[in-house]
Amino acid sequence: MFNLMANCCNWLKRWREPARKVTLLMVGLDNAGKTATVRGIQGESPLDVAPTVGFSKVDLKQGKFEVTIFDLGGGKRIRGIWKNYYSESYGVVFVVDSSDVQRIQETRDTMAEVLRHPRIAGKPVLVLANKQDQDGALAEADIIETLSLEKLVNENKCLCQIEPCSAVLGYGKKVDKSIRNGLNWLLNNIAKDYEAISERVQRDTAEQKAQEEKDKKERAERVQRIREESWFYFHLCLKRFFFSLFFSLFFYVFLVTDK
Ligand SMILES: Nc1nc2c(ncn2[C@@H]2O[C@H](COP(=O)(O)OP(=O)(O)O)[C@@H](O)[C@H]2O)c(=O)[nH]1
Ligand SMILES: [Mg+2]
Repeated sequence: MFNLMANCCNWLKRWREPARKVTLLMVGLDNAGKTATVRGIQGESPLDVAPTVGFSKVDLKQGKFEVTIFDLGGGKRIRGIWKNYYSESYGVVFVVDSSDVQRIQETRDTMAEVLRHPRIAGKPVLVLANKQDQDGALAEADIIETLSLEKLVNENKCLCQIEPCSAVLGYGKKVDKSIRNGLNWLLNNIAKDYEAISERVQRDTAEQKAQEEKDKKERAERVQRIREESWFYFHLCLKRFFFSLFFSLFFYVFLVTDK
């Protein structure tokens, strides 16, 4: 009876809590299955997804969480933009194509770079070992070993969970249970440390904004300086031109026409 009342109180307490806003980053190499995963969670068919150009932003409600997921393009040339989203992320979902053994080293290097970034280190990370339905896909233990996952997460003090899954198995309520479990794990761990992560997110985003403003100002000053210098040289050339013209005319009038 006492237990039942305590459970009811806990449930009431949780029910009255305001929704928590959480931003997650979905990263991984191109073709790993990031967009298919987000689509499945969202309740849309994960089949026939087009390659992501730049990034896409998805908002969804997940229990007590209002989740925003940034699904970032994974091509080599676009990975440079990932860091622009690190400051506002509460946690990371790193999607791995378990069937692409040839690119596992590239995956490892990319993951290491993400986890070691000062704006990511210490945040919870969910690794989705995707495409388990494919023949020859690496199993969970192989992925942990080839990515040196334990070493990576220990070095960067990230809580980590790995889920072997398949993003194309189903969507909405039928989405692969491992994806659902992984997402719940990530959100629950963010919830446990919500205040601290929120503070960090606010501080980092303010710093990033200030840095962007500073860069913008410096760029504007540089452009202004170049403009002023161009004007200066233009005037100088103009002056020289008229000066030469004047002397040419002068010589012509006084020397040539004098004959
Ligand atoms: N067999 C299989 N194919 C998948 C899976 N997840 C994604 N794909 C396919 O892999 C390709 C790339 O998926 P996409 O979500 O665009 O990858 P992204 O570049 O990481 O966003 C698409 O053709 C998907 O249909 C999976 O779990 N199993
Ligand atoms: Mg994509």
